[in-house]
Amino acid sequence: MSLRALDVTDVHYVESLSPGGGRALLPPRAWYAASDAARLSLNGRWRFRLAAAADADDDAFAAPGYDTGGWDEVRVPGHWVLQGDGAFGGPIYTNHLYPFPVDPPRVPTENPTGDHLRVFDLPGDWPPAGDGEAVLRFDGVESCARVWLNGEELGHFKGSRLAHEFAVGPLLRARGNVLAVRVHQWSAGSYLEDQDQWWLPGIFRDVTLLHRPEGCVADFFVHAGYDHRTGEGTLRVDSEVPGRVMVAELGIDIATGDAVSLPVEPWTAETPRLYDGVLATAGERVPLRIGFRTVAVEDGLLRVNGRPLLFRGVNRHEFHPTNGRALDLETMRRDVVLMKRHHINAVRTSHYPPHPAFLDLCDELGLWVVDECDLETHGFVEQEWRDNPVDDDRWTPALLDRATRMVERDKNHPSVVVWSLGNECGTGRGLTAMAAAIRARDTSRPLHYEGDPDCRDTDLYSRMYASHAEVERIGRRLDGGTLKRRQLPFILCEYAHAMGNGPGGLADYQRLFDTYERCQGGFVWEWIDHALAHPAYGYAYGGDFGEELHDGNFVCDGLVFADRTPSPGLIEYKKAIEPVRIEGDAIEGTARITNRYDFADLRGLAFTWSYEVDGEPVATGTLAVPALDPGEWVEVKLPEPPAGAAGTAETRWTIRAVLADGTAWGPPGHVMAWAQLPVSGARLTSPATGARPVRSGALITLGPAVFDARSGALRSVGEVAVAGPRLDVWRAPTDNDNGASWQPDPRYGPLWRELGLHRMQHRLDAVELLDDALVVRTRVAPAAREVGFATAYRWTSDGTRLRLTVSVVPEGDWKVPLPRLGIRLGLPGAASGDGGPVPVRWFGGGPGEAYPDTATASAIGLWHSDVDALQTPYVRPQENGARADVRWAEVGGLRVEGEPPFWFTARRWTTEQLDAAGHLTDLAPGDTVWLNLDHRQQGIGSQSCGPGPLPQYQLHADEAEFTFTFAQLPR
Ligand code: IPT
Repeated sequence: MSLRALDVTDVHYVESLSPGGGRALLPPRAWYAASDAARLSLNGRWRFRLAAAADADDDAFAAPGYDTGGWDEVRVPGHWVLQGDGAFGGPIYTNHLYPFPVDPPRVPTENPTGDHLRVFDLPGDWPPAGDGEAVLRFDGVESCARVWLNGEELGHFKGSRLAHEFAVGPLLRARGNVLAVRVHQWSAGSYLEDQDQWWLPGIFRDVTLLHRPEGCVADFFVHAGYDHRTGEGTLRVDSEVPGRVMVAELGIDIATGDAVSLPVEPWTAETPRLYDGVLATAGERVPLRIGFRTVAVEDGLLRVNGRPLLFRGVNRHEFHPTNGRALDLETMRRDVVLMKRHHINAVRTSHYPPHPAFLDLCDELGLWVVDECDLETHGFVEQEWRDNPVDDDRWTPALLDRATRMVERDKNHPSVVVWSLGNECGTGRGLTAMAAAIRARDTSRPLHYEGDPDCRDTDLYSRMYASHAEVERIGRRLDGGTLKRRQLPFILCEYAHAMGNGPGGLADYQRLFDTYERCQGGFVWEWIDHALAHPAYGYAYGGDFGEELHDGNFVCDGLVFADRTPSPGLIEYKKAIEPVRIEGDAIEGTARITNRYDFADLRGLAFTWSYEVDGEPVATGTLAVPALDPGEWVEVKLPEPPAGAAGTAETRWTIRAVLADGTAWGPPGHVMAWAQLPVSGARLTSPATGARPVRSGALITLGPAVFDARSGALRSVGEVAVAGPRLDVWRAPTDNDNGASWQPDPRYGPLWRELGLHRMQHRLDAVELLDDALVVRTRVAPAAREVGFATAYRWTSDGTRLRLTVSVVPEGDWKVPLPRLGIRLGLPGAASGDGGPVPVRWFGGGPGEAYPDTATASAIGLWHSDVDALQTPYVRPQENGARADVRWAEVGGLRVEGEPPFWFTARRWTTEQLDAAGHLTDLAPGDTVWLNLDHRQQGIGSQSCGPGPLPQYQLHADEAEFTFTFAQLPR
């Protein structure tokens, strides 16, 4: 007799390869949000008991009358590990490593198992027994569930992010129904769900009881194509239960299975035209939202309605900082609205089908969707893919079940234009079987899978994190590969890793997409930081819940922060993909406007100009621009510049395209594109000379400045106390500076630290009092190395202003680019006083952060903010907050002018403190404001999972000279 026979409960299904079963489990079908049949949401508070193992508790709890008096409660939808303040275990973050021994399909004995129980009455108007049937629908449960109703077992299932329905049969009662659900964190299914995200068990999507009237709708498939040559749409709705299809607006009233063709407005992500219809069978009326469009790969290009499209996409995981993957409708809508406002036109549902309501929103507001199956077996890479479930026939039924559940659930969404087999599964026969099954069911959408280098099973050539150079080769069709692959369109299913500060190089990718028709865009990795709210850390990442195995902050790599505020990366992406290109020639007085949409004209946009003198708008107006068709451009004349606005001032035009009227996702005036056309260039600061340095005792005075006579260090400018300034080359390495451990060298963050750039020593060589200048000579170098910088600080003054020219000559063989090159100074006490904000004003790039390869969204203007607001709250603290092209800045009573323009950061902690911090809560603001005034900065790149900064954005250790002029501001 085996030990198993002694078990109190039978949990064989947990480790079985079967996707699910039981007497009441129904085949998958189309999902729809509403119909005229009754439905009852079972979301809410459920009784909850957590056990440490799959079979630790018996299943008597499923029987009516069981006393759950001693149980806890959880919210459904929800993850139990995010409820109960840690009493129910915690979340675990791993990228690709399985957090349990790899021995498929076995899972650990320690298998947190949540028994969920909900007692419910039927509403008074629920159809009486005998009138039809009822179905219980689970939209998402991680990772394996067994279900009982009123003591009768209905079945069990796996496939966490897929819908499962059970026929309830005659079990329902008017009152006191007992729905019992046992959920196991680990199951055989976990081997198929190794996505890079938190492991979050629970019933995390809706649970619904659906009345199924006699003669109700079962499965149905809306086929709504569009022929761009004739302008006609063709509608046919295949329905398992025959009925009629009505579209009042089009005068359609046809039988299911019949086709009708007639002129329609097509659906595109840019013009999401939906027609409301109804599918009516004898027993049910289901509202339809029909979008007519045809997707095809033709002549090597992915086309919709005959036209090639360009994905300006993001990878979207479902995430909420307190609710995990349990997303409410409002949050889903917020995602779509934010994407639309930032010109994102496509979503890859990495790496599983999203809540189906999200797809309704994509239909309604317009996003192209690559719908990805809930499948990833990435952890098998650790054993050279041995035993990979996607190449093992025993697993194929589970894979087919997942593919089928995705396609059946989501097939009626016009927004879904591509099916994706999954992510990071290596290769195998199971994927081929999935592809065949999907093609057999739906011929209207191409297939995607990135891990198929020869494109045996796919219709698109897809890569992740390819460098710019490689994308260019692919664009020029010089990348080789199989004949089939060479003939396919190319997309980057992941690129531009948005971890921490970055990604850099977005605009450079966009130029390639704009240049090579084969390159049809891509999907930035990724939409949102998966940082979980945490009582001690504010926001937490891997390891913060005491996980024994984790991947740290690799989970924080989004374009929006966990609270969905846009990070600078999103602002930069918005600029790179803006739908109108504005160029021009201020001297000629013309602007050239190009429509970069794939489908929409510019009818909805209004164009404005403003004429700015030293950053201040002095005149504004509107520009008449015709409603250009996609790809068209026009040259428009700018007005005469306002008179009398020249002189030494810096002048420019700023031209904007804005939403003329509101849309479903953006208010009137929302900026859709902009450009600045400089008229007269940056003025030069007048030299500040004439004053003579005077030594008295331990001090030297020069105009408004006082220096330490021995060290030559500046002490004050007028009444403003100053610490430093000194040459500075260090920045707290960004995630992209550090690069991922598996990334090829060079990874600059670790190289910088090895070289000692974070502990430069400043040797004083001379303090020279000249007639008209104080010159301080130093050598700046790290211990143990021979490289360094001969650095001279030359100070002059005209009596009121103080001017510093820094000359830097590298010595030795500098093999790595520098993080930054500039000076750092402190303003002691600048942040004391009433503790209120420390105001900052500057004329230069803004309003947001910028680095050399993330600077296209930085606009020259007169900006104001405060020191704390200049910080970008990356979850793991790192270099951030620089403003580009700064002509002058004012902070802490000091005005600094730069020549040439400079990079500016101000913070209430030092770079060393920033570097040492693991979480934002580690940063304690002090009284001193630390300023970095940088001549140059190293680019950002995206080496945390992709290529580093392009050569043109690297800061090489070359000779340099730069000047700052300081003055005390009037009090
Ligand atoms: C790639 C994964 O597909 C994605 O899920 C995520 O982990 C991303 O990387 C990094 O954040 S896989 C990587 C090894 C290229």
